[in-house]
Amino acid sequence: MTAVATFEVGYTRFLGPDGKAVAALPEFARGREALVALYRWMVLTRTFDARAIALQRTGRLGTYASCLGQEAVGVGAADAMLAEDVLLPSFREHGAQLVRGVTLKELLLYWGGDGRGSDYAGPRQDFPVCIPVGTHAPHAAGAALAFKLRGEARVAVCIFGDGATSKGDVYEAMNVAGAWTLPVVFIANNNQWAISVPRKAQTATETLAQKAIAAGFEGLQVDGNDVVAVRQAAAGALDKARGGGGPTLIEALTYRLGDHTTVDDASRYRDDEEVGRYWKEEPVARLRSHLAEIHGWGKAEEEALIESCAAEVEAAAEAYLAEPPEPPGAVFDYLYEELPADVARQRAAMLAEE
Ligand SMILES: Cc1ncc(C[n+]2csc(CCOP(=O)(O)OP(=O)(O)O)c2C)c(N)n1
Ligand SMILES: [Mg+2]
Repeated sequence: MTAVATFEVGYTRFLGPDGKAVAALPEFARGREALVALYRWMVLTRTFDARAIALQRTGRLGTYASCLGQEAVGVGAADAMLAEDVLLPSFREHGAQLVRGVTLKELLLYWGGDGRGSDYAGPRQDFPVCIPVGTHAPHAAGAALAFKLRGEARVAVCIFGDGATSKGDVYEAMNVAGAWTLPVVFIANNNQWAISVPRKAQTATETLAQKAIAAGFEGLQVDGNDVVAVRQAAAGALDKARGGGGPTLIEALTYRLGDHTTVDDASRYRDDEEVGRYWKEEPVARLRSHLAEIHGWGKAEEEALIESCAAEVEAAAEAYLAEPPEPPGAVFDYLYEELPADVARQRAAMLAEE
């Protein structure tokens, strides 16, 4: 037998779990300011996450998917994007959405079941949260095809979970993206679990990244708890896509420290010991340690940052709670330009009952 093709999947990490650099840092990560900005996004995301769970627990928010421990994936990826790029997030990418300019209040409205939460004032062309697993991957390929046909130097960034990489939608989207050299970056947020299904039971593939190779483009792994590695890999993939080099799949290795959603109890299917182990890897403490060691990040700055994130989240929660609900008829308002007759009848019946 002769080998007709050989493939390699690289892995990148710059900051180890203790925050110490394990490789020469990329240019952007040498200065204090850029790292503090990334750190603030992650802390804001985590603060939002805790507040959202508290709101759900007190009956003031719908089911919510926590991103605890995975903040570096969304923050690192979105920070590398340009404003004119387009994000297609799954339901666990609050950090990415915040960096893109979606407001805390919009996020709360969305998770509170209010359609106005998807009508972003900032990133108008970013896609809404995608709850169906992986179905936004073909949309990402479609958006990327539109950019290519129009000759626009824009990139679609699609983030999905490890479980989503087992879905036909994701394989098909990657296949067409490879075949047509589309400007799209796929990011698999590998948090090791798809609800109660562990990564190993999900797919027999050695890495998720190698799924790109079957589609004819590069797949690579990064430490998804190292925001520097995520940002660097995303920036490289974005540059490549923007320059006509086609898609990339980035597998970001992280861990879901929380329950799947607020209607899940993960202690029923996984050990505390495993979760405890991954707490030692988490991204926020990692970057904080790095900032403290290399950039003199101190207690006063830390406290001020936590306080300002808490105030921002609190103000958004108050604004969300004070927002009068949409009129019931609004549920009919945004799907059709002109309502089909049967739906128009339902609308009229509903309004008559009010
Ligand atoms: C098409 C579809 N099937 C099933 C579900 C129910 N469901 C919600 S999340 C999830 C697991 C997703 O796992 P993964 O892709 O790893 O993302 P994670 O939740 O870990 O972020 C499933 C099966 C769904 N939302 N959509
Ligand atoms: Mg998962």
